[in-house]
Amino acid sequence: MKKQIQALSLSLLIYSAFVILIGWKLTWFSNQSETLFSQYGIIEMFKRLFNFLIHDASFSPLREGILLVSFGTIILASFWTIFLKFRQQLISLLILDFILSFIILADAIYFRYFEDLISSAVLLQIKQISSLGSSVGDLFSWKDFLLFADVFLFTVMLIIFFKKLLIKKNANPALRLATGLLAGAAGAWLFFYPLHDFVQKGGAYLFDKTLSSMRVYEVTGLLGFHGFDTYKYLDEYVLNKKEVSAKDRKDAKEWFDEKNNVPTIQTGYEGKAKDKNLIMVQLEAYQSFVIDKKVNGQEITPNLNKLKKESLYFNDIHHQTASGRTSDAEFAANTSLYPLATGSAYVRFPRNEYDSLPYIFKENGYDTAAFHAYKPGFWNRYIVYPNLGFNEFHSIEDFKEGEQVGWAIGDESFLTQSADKMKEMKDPFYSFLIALTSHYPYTMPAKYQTLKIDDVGDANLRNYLQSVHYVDQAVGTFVDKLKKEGLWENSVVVFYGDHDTGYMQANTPSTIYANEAGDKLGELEVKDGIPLFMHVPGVDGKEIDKAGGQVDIMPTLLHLYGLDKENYHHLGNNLLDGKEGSVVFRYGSVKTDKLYYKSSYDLKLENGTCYDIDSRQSVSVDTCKPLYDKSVEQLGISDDVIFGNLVEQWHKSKR
Ligand code: GP9
Ligand code: MN
Repeated sequence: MKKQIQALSLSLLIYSAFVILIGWKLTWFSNQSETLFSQYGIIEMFKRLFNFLIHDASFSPLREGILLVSFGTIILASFWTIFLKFRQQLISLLILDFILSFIILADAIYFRYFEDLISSAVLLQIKQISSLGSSVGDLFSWKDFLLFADVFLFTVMLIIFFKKLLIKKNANPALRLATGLLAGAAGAWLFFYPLHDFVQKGGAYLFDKTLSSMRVYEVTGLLGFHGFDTYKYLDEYVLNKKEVSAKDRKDAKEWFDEKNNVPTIQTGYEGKAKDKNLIMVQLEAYQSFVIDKKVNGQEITPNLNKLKKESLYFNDIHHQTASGRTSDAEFAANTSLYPLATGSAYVRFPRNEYDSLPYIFKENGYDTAAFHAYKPGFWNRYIVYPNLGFNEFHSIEDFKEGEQVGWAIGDESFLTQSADKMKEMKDPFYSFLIALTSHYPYTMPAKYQTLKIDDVGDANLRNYLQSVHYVDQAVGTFVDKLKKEGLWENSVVVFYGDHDTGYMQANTPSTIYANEAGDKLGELEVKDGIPLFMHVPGVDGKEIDKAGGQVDIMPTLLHLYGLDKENYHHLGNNLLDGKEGSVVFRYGSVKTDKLYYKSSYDLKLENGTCYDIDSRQSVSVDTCKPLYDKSVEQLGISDDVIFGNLVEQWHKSKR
C-alpha cells in the first residue's frame, strides 16, 4: 500500500509541475499581449481569486474567475495522463507540453502583428494573412524559445534516465483511474463554474455571436478559446454542416438567371456615375426618424438635411440586420445578400466568395479600401475584407491618435483622416468607411452635448440625440473636407445607417419616436427605418419614396455606374427603377409600398399580422401571403448561397 501511495504521489507531483509550468506559460502570453493577468499581476490575481471564491461583494466573476478557468483548461487537456503508467505518463506530458507551448508561442507571435489569436478562420485564410503581414522573422525574439526550455530539458532527462525509471512502481490501474477522474472533475469545475456564472449573468451572447476572438479569450482563457473555436468549426463545417442539395443549388441558379434576364429599365440615371469614385459611409445606429426633425426648435441633423436636398434621398429604407449588427449591415450593403438569422456571416463564413461591391469595382480597375478606426479583429474584419475585394484595410493603428469619443477616436477625426488617406489612393477608387461614435449607449462628453434638450424627459433619448447631432456635424466637416480636397466633384458619396438604436423595442416614450400616425403600423415603420443618401455629381436632388433595404444599395449603385449588365448573384433591386418597392427583414417580416407583413416568432403565416398601409388597418393575413412567400423564398436562397459558398462554385464554372 505504501508503495502504491508513493507511486501515485510521484505521478501527481510531476503532473502538478506540468500544470504549474503551463499555467506560467499562459501568464507569459498574457504579459506579452497585455491581456488578462497582466493587468493586476499574478499575485493580485490570486488575491482576487480568493475574493471570488468567498463571493466578496466587489466580486467580478470574470476577471477573477479567469484564473480558475485557465487552470481548468490545463487540467481538462491533461487529466487523462494520470490514467497511464508512469513512463507513458511522462512521455504524454512531454508531448502535451510541446504542443501547448507551440500553440502559446504561435499565438504570441501572431498577436504581435495582428493583435488577435489564431482561430480556425485565420487558418482558413492563412494565405491572405501571410501576404499581409511583415516577414514573420521580425516578430520573433530568441527569448521566445525559452518557452521550450523545459521541454528540451525534460526530454534529455527522460532519455538519460529512461531505463532507470520506476517501471515496477506504478500505482494500480484502479487507483490511477479514480485519481485521474477526480482531477478531471476538478478541472471541469474550475472551468465551468465561473463561465456558468458569466452566462447566467447575461454573457451567453458572446458565444453565440463571437464578436471577436479576443472577446472570447477574455472569458475562456487561451486554451479555452482554442477549444471553443475548434468546437465552433466542427459544428459549422462538419457536425451540423448545412448541406445545400443539388436541387437547391439548381433552383437558386435558376432564380438568379430569371432575375437577371429581365431587361434593365431605362431610368435616366444609368451610367450617371460612370468612372467616378465611390465613397460610402456607414453610420452607426443612425435612424431615419431624426432626419429633418427638430427638437426644441433645433435641427438634429442640419448637415444631413442640407445634403438631402442635393442628393438622391431614399425615404423608406430599412435595415435588414440580425445578431451580426454592424457586420450584417456591411455585409448586406456590400454583397446584396441577406445577413444570417443567427451569428455574423463575417464570423461564420469568412472565406466565402461573393459578387461583392469591392470585388466588382476592382474588376473594373478601381482601387479599394475599407476604413474603421477600431480593432481589426472585431467582427473578423481583417480576415473578411481582403476576401471581399478590399485592397487595404485602415484600422485603429493606422489612425493618428485623436480624442477618444465613445469606442474610438471621434467620427470627426476618423472621417477627416480617412479623407486624407483617400488622397493617396489610385483613381478611381471605392472607399468604404464605418463610423462608430454614435454607438450604444450614446453618452457623449459634455462639450459635445450641444443640443439644448435638458427638458427631454428620457435620458436614453437625450444621449442618442446628442450623439447623432455630433455625428451630423462630423459629416458636415467631412463634406467640406472632400470639397476642399477636390474629391467631392468626382465622387459619389453615400451615407446610410447600419441598424436601429436598440431602444425602440423598449418603446421609449418620446415625441421624436412617436410617429405621425401614432398607431402600431407607424411604430413598425419607424422602428427599422434608416436613412440612405446618394450624392451623385451632376444629378439633381430628389426624394425617392420606395420601400427598400440595405441589400438594394449595391444594385442601385451598379445601375448608377452602368455596371449592372453582368449576371451577378444579388438579391436586392435597383431603387431607381420606378417599380413597386419591397424589403424583406431578416426575421421574416416584409414591407412593400402597400402592405406591411409583420411576422410572428414562429414564422407561421397565420400567426403574423398583415397591415394595409393606405387604410392603416390590419387585414386578413392571406392578403400578405405573396409577401410571406417572397420572404421564405428569398431568405432561403440567400442562406443557400452563403452556407454552400455557391458564388464561388458559379465563378469557377464560368472560368
Ligand atoms: C465595432 C462595431 C461595433 O467595430 O462594429 O458595432 P455593433 O456591431 O456593436 O453595432
Ligand atoms: Mn453598429
